[in-house]
Amino acid sequence: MSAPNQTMLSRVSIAIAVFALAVAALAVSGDRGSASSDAAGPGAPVAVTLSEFKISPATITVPKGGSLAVTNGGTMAHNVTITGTSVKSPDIAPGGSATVDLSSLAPGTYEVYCAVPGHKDSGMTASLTIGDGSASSATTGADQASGSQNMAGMDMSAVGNLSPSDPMAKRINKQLEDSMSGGVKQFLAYAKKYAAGEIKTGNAPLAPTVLADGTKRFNVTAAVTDWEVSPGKIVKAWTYNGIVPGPWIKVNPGDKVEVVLRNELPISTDIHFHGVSVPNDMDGVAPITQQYIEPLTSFTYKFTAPNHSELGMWHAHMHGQTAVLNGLFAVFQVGDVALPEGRTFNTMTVPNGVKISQEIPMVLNDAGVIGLSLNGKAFPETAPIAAKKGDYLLINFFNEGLQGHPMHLHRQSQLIVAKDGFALAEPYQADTIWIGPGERYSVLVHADEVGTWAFHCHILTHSESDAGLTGMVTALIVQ
Ligand SMILES: [Cu+2]
Repeated sequence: MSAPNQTMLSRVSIAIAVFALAVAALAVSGDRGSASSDAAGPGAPVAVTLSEFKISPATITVPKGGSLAVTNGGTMAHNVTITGTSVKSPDIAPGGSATVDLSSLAPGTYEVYCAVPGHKDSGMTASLTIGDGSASSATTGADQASGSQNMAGMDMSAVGNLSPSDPMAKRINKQLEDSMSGGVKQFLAYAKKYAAGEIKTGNAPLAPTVLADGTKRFNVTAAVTDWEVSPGKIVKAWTYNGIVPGPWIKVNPGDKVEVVLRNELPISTDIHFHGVSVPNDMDGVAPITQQYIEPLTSFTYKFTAPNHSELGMWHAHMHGQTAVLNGLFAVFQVGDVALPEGRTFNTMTVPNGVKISQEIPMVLNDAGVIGLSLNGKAFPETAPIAAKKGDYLLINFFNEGLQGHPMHLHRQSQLIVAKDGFALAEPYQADTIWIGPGERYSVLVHADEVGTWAFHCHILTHSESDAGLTGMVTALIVQ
């Protein structure tokens, strides 16, 4: 099996190759979304552009029953909110757009602002005047007759009460389509950035310093660091070496290991090596097995790796309910997961000497400042998995969150080869795998179907929202 650093490189080079394919696929849905927009609504929506930190134009005039076509031309998420009403847009990601229905507003003048904390004070305000709008009164009347005047903004919850021909339904549908399309466009734009190495990612393989006696020493600093979870959402993450998940430590069975932890957090910490066979005094549960590692001090964990393969995690145990969820988690691996070579399982055959093109950690989280995420990133900033047709991928799931997550891969099955790093005597195929907190599953995927395949948590509120795809979603792109 290839070493982590080689797999990362191949992932990047393949991502470049498949990017064009994915963009071509998206263009179809994007065009369809724009075409339908012109057919719905009373009069053309009035264009409004958001940026850092202003709303243009500063004076907006809309006929009664009209709407705003809001585009975010900035580099962070913004919204439009209308003072004294329930009318507001969702948070719109950079490059995204949304239509804001104003048909619930009586003629008059209103204040418009961005409700993202701090943005109003930075200048994101404008004035909105609703005219008496005789030109569009017929359509507005129809909206009110159907009871949809309460559907202003992004209240999607009652759309099921509307007829498919209701203009309000069409406007809401347009918003829903736009939110899905906008997110997917961003995801593909980020795929390009990943391929170009422009995104700071977690799970970076950590190279040890090798001491004279062969000991592999890994230097780690825990600190609170700015971390971009999704476009424009920068949080104060708790990190090892500045990344979420922290560095991927991989050693060989029998290696002498040192992990030197420098604590620059505001609270004490420790490292628990979860699922790794270490002596009791290296188990990292302060104050039971060691003293607290106080802020601005260091501690060195020393142990000999077991003589067999293990697939574990390393994370804080001291107030893990805050520290881990905020980002103090990473992968610790001893050797390689054993594969069931030369066997056939239902629809998948694992050849003798199977070559794994990529070994991919997939670390799940759902709380703290990181929130619903895959490898410390939320859709649309999740990294896609790019493969060539015929590749065998080894995906290791790690759940560092508070809830179980049923991870579902479209079309290609997952052959579960190990649970918590222990090779299964009888591997089995599944398309959806429930991964509970603390659990690890290793799955072999034979990427044999060309296309862009969704790969997501199937608790649907972990992967979709009124704002489109969200959180625990990525894609397997097979070329
Ligand atoms: Cu989930």
